[in-house]
Amino acid sequence: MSESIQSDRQGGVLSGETVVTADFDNPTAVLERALLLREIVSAQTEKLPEGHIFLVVINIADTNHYDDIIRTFGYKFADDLLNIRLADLLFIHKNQSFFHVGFWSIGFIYRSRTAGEANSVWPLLNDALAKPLICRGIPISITAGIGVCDLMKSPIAAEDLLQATYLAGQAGAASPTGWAECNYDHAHDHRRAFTLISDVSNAMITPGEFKLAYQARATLRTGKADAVEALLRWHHPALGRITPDEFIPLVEATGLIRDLTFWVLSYAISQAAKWHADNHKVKICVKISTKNLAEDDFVNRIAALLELHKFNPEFLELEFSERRSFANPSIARSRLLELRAMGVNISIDDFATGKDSFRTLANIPANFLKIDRRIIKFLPDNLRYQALVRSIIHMAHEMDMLVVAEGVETFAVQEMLQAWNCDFAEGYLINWPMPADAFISWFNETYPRE
Ligand code: G
Ligand code: MN
Repeated sequence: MSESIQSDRQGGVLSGETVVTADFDNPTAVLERALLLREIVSAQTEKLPEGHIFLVVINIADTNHYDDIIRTFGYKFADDLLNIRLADLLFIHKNQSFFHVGFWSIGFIYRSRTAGEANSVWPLLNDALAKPLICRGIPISITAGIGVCDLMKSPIAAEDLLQATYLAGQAGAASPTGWAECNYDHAHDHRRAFTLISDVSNAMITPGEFKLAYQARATLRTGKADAVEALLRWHHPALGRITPDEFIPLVEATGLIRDLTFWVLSYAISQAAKWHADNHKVKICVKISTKNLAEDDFVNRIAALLELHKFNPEFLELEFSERRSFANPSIARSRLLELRAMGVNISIDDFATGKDSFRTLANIPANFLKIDRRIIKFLPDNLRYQALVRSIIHMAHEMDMLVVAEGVETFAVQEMLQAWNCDFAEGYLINWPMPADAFISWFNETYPRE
């Protein structure tokens, strides 16, 4: 394969410039992504009377597979493999230019002469990518995915389009046809995620954007609520209410989770300290991220906050979700032990929905266990879930942990939990999350002082 492939663009940004060539004996000659972006921009403004211009992104295999190949065979092998695949694609046009989008992700511009022509090309591309692949005598089994985007109908910026078409390629790999069209909702979701992340820092210093809602935790033995969970709420000035399920995972993927958790802790502890000064001795429960446990000064900052508000650590509970993994489990464990030694309570949240529940239970020095509402919701009529929850309660008690059932919405479920010696219940049956003032009014009404 010594033939050299030339960019054959006509009328686009590359014509008239130095001819860029891709030589398949030299894989690095696949063109740079920046050049593809320029091609996309120019194609978006082109008007063809009959045909269409498409951006095609081919994910040769998923990134895990790429890692496996590098680990086992090295880079040269991976490059050879890519070359073989690209040669299989030259039926489109013998002079087709290809561009690197990611490791094993290749983009190109495809021009169809008629609107219908493209629809017959995608299956051909898929057939080419499904051909058995033998590299240096070794059969390799990988699943490719094709993402396509009609550039003449695409209203959004080139970078967003490329990202969305790449994601379409991932969807394509999972589809029986092997290809998927670019979904503008994806592009929209990514822009939205980017906006949210960019706005978090500002929201922390703008009054009214982030707020805490408070939800009671009832002691099942006495019926009294002597703990309260602080739940973060975000009212974004342009996008409205954003749920924590949407923004927390985004923030957790960045260093901003450090500031955000601290923001929540400061507000929650300061609020609880006021309640204590008012003789409402409630315990405050705050969610933290497993990421926070990698911060060197996490324990010290909490100690400083408690000191600042003269707040008894035994009235603070830190909850983290068992669905999130620890970057370094042994460091996390030692930080949790330090917090426990200070008197702070630790609880495992979302229990029974993670992948490693038993090991978490055995290894993490927590003194509270919260059974997730996605498990509790099956209690009314599912005997296996009833047995499961009964057993979890028993198991936790064997380990000196107290058990909280989340998402308790009916008396029937509350009574079951009571009969099984579950310690606490949280959920709409007890109360809805509400702002601090409303919470304390509800509290005073529900539990009048003697
Ligand atoms: O699983 P996690 O602890 O993240 O759940 C907390 C969320 O669950 C809060 O945002 C709260 O609004 C919601 N929530 C609280 N009580 C209930 C309930 O009884 N049922 C359901 N479905 N959700 C609840
Ligand atoms: Mn939960």
